[in-house]
Amino acid sequence: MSAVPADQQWAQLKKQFESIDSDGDGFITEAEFTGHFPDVPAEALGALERDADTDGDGRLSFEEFIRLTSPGS
Ligand SMILES: [Ca+2]
Ligand SMILES: [Ca+2]
Repeated sequence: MSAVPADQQWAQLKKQFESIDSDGDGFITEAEFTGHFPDVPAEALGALERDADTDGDGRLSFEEFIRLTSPGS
């Protein structure tokens, strides 16, 4: 296992974010998330949103998405 360069990881996350953000407005809503991951249980999604949505606007910005996918940073 070699470490992924930070900018490459960033680009990968950006790509993943954009694939989930189906209307391309720069935010992931709960509907977009469940549309992309239909198997995520509602409780898990609720917990995820509580933890990840740090500004509490009910949707995930790219910044919040990065924070969510980079534990410990
Ligand atoms: Ca969106
Ligand atoms: Ca938010």
